[in-house]
Amino acid sequence: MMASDRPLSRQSVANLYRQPLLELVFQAASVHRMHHDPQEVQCSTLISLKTGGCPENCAYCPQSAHHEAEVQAEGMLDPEEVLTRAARAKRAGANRFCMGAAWREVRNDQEFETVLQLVERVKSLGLETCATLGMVDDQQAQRLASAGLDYYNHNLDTSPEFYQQIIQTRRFEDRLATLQSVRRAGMKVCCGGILGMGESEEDRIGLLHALASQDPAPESVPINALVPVAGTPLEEQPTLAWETMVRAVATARILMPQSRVRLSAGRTAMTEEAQALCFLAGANSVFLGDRLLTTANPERHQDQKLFDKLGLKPAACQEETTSSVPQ
Ligand code: SAM
Ligand code: DTB
Ligand code: SF4
Repeated sequence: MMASDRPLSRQSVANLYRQPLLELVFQAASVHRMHHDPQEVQCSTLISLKTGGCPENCAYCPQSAHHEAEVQAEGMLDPEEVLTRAARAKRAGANRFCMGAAWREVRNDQEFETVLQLVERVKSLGLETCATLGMVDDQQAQRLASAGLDYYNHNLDTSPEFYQQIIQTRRFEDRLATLQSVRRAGMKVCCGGILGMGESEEDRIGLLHALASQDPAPESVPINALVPVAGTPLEEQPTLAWETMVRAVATARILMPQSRVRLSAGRTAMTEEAQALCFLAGANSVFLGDRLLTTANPERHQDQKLFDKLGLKPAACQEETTSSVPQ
């Protein structure tokens, strides 16, 4: 299978995915080395600008107002606090700062204006900027791009067939429409999914097929393992098998050779060995910092130890365009 074979058939994705595991890892590691510095890991830090109370009913998400997770709905964070956290993230080794909001879609209101200002200010610290705010239209995407937003995160989450089992308040096609607006506005796309929600192998293949069929492919591909949160419909899901994560990362690497493949949510439940295999198989991005949006992520010093053992180093930052870095 050549990465340039278009349109990509689902069967070719299945053939890759179903190879003997070590064949798949070897192939993915070889592709990885042709396109990337295998020692470099891009590090993003997340912040939740607006937490909880979301009108969507995504079964995995503790921030949905439809579920009983112990997440309190909060108003927008103070912009100065966000700036302080961005500067701290940079000092800890992140080169991208990703701002999330538990919104179904962006509205043209004061909160959106605040986000636009934040994008500008975070960028001036010399960090790449990313936001994940739910659905956007062409105009909103344009405004984010003009403010200096480098990446917009909008995940497909699972296969088109399984989507309705997980989310009933929007359609898979709605996601594709937002992704198109993001592209048209000239931003880079961050688009991935979640494994371990009770989907079948065929669904995982379907997700990878849908991700890699985008043209151009997303520049950033977060592969999340479900973090099962009490009070959500998926709270009882068993921990994802490590080899499933490795298989998905490796397949994503081969299908999207130029992209950053991010080992995303769920790392606290993975052993160092499993993470090491994912890095070998082409994962070259992580979330850095002890929190994702509302759940835990490995501590910074734990990740440093892992990076040291594996000979990995965080990707460097750009230069600051302002000297007023908050401490
Ligand atoms: N509301 C926006 C949206 O849905 O696009 C942005 C925020 S939403 C929390 C961003 C992504 O987080 C989701 O698309 C999903 O992939 C991931 N996510 C949410 N809860 C998760 C969980 N419990 N485990 C793993 N990933 C999760
Ligand atoms: C992505 O794919 N994973 C991140 C980010 N994009 C926004 C979010 C993970 C959230 C995990 C659950 C939580 O912390 O609330
Ligand atoms: Fe809302 Fe996003 Fe959570 Fe879905 S994933 S409930 S849209 S915050």
